[in-house]
Amino acid sequence: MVTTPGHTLRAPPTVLLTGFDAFGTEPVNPSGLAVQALHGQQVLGHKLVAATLPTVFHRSLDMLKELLHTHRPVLVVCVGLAGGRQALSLERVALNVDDARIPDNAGAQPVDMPVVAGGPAAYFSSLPVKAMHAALQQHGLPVEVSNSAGTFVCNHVFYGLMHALAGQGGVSACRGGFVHVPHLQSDAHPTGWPLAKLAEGLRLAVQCALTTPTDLRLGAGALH
Ligand code: PCA
Repeated sequence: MVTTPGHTLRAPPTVLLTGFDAFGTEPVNPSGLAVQALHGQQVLGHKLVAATLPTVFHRSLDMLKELLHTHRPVLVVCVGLAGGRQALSLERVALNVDDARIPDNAGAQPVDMPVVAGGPAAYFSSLPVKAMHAALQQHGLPVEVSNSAGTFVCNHVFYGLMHALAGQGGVSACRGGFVHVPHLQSDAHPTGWPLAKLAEGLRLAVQCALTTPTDLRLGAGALH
């Protein structure tokens, strides 16, 4: 908050966007690059704050929780790379399981471990995934609603985010969820997306979430 004599100017509400650093055999991670491209921009009077999380179980979530406490966002969209996918994937559900096919960036490879011991089996995203799907389609961007964010660090962060937002982590309630993005376009990935297209897709997704109060018939919350 900025204070001048006689006036109190409120800082704009914040939207937190996170991406990841490079992992496995990937030389770059488009999720980190795309959110950084949006850092500092405004959407409908909201300030976008971007951060890059390490692709490391638990450390990523610790950093995300710090960011939630620091920025007190009204909306959180975590973003990661899903190499095999050609569309923006709006993730509907986070599972309480870590089951890594490859080691994370710190060498850990948990198998059949809970993200949060004793936590609910799953959480729904509290983003309006159907409205976001329609909005992105209207702009001609390939998009899908996905029912699995996998069982690696992306699902781990998604589950930990929803658990924190459900009130278990001492963070005041706000909306949040996860979006997987395709590869960046390159010689190795000719069908990948240019960075500007990824950033535009995420910006439209944020805009839609800010203007759509609810759209999930099931509603957000824990799945027991
Ligand atoms: N994608 C991985 C982890 C980091 C990332 O960008 C995943 O889908 O779990």
